[in-house]
Amino acid sequence: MSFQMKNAYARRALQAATATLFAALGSVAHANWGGLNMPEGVTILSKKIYGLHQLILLICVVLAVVVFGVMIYSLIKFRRSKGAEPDKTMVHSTKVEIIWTIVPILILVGMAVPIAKTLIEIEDMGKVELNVKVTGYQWKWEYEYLGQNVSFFSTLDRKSNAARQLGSGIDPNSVEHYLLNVDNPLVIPAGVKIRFLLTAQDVIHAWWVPAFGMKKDAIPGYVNEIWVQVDADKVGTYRGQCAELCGQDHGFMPIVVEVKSPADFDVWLRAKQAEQKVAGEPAAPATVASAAAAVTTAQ
Ligand SMILES: [Cu+2]
Repeated sequence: MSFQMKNAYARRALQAATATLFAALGSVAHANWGGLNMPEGVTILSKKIYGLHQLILLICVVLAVVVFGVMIYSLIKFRRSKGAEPDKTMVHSTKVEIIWTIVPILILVGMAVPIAKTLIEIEDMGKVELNVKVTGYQWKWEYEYLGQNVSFFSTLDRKSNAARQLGSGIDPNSVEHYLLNVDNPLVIPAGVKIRFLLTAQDVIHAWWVPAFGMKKDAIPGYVNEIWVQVDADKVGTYRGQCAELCGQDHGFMPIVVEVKSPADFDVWLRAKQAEQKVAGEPAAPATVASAAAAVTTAQ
């Protein structure tokens, strides 16, 4: 290989490497900080959890900067090649031992106070305005609005279900919200404290909507509870998934929550109540005779 050829190869390799580097830098510039951080969410609790995360991260960063700063400075300043001799006065010094025990304790207690406050709030089910029972099944969800005579199943939407079949020939990219859409979304009002009672019919599932900051197991024979209050101005659609490996179709039982304004929610709830009342009402006996027969059979 001639020198010129080698040179040409080297130049092309350099060009390719430069192009890759610029592409990488470009994507870093495009990724906003929000994409790196945890989502803030749209509920009272999700925002508190996010705030805690930011606070603890800040404390950790400050500690790391101070500790590593002192460490690196000492390593460089007092290196042996500069003739530094180890200082033996601090070995087994009670004063130092006390300081480096007390200071971390104070930091941990300082962190525990806001954390405990938020944890207590997460468990506080007082002043709930609406109760929704959520039951996990292999592989769908059932939502029951307690005391409202409304309940329904929520399963993977038809388009996703058709596309996911082996050899369906349907490009999943052509399906909107592939595997993240359902036939009957859960509908809740914004600005209202709602309690979710989570349970399961068969195996353990977990109900998780990241924007709500809440995820909890749905366990057969056991009722877990969480509460959610979406900000009044955060009307919209939020998506989640089952977050506990629950069998072969675990990946096919998404969660979709439509958050409506309280007025729109009332309209929806009344329509749903009317619809389910009609569907659930036993057919009236056609004649007195058939009514009597029905009574006889019942006895
Ligand atoms: Cu599941």
